[in-house]
Amino acid sequence: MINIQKAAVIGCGFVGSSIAYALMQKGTFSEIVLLDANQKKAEGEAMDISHGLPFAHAMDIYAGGYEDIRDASVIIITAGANQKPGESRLDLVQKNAKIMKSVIGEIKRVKCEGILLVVSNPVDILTYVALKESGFPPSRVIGSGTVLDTARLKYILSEKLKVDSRNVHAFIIGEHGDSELAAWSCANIYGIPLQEFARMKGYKSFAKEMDEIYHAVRDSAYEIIERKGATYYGIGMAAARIAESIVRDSHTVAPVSVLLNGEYGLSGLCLSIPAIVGNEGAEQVLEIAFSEEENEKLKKSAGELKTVLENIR
Ligand code: 6V0
Repeated sequence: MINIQKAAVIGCGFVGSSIAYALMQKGTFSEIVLLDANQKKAEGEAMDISHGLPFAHAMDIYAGGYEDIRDASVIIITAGANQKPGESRLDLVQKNAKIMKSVIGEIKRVKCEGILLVVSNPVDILTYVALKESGFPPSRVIGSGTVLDTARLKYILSEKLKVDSRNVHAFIIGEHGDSELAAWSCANIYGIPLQEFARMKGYKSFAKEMDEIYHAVRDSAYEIIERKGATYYGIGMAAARIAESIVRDSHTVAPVSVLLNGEYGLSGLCLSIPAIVGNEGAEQVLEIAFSEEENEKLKKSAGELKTVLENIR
């Protein structure tokens, strides 16, 4: 039996603990289990986060083992190494694929029935590994994908255009990594097409700015890692938002990493495309009429991921 009010976080390093902290503040779950290969780390994080409860919502957050996560409705996986300065996400693949396989082995052993939310990088590759290893239906295995990159895009656009980032509707698709792309053809501010809104703000053309913004989004992680060694607050909020869409069954559209099965002429891999997320997981992958150039870039991004998938040992 699934307990919809219960989440599990596997891997309690920078990212896992930030997700747990964000979830605690949101009050989305009444129980969160923290699990790490380093049990003491999980215990310490659970203690530290619990001490914020008097300022937030009553709930139970504790360190546990796989037996404790059997009934969790959402299982968030962040176990694995992170990028070091100069490393790409794809550089992490062999090491983290091995960790993912062992985590999924345990999840299967205890017969978890919840939804897997993969966050470890390279997230698209590891979502596919988790899907294949678990044998779960594709809707139940999703990656955080470009939800974080999309938040970065909204934030940077909002700064440039001096508008509330929550009024910005724009998103990043493809690989969560170097081959990702901005779906500019769909971008708008409160329903007003992006270029038109930019004109209202005094820009004659916004093309140069769009190019700069895309590069700033794509290279955000490198910039942060160079300065502070890791990124975790943004992904903490992004993953908590996805988990919230699942538990509240809110049918939220988000660019999560999902299995493609012929959509956009692609199949046999996971990458980020806006999908409807609710308590069934990724309920529907949306087929959007992107521009020809965007479709080409999406295919190229998929091609790069396929090459990596073929080389996983
Ligand atoms: P970290 O701080 O090194 O934490 C990783 C944790 O995983 C450590 O506490 C380990 O003990 C634990 N761990 C390792 N193996 C296992 C195992 N088999 N079972 C349980 N726990 C294990 O790394 P950090 O938290 O910074 O990053 C975690 C992952 O998230 C990395 O792969 C990052 O690249 C990835 N990120 C993904 C993002 C996204 O948008 N999807 C964003 C930022 C980081």
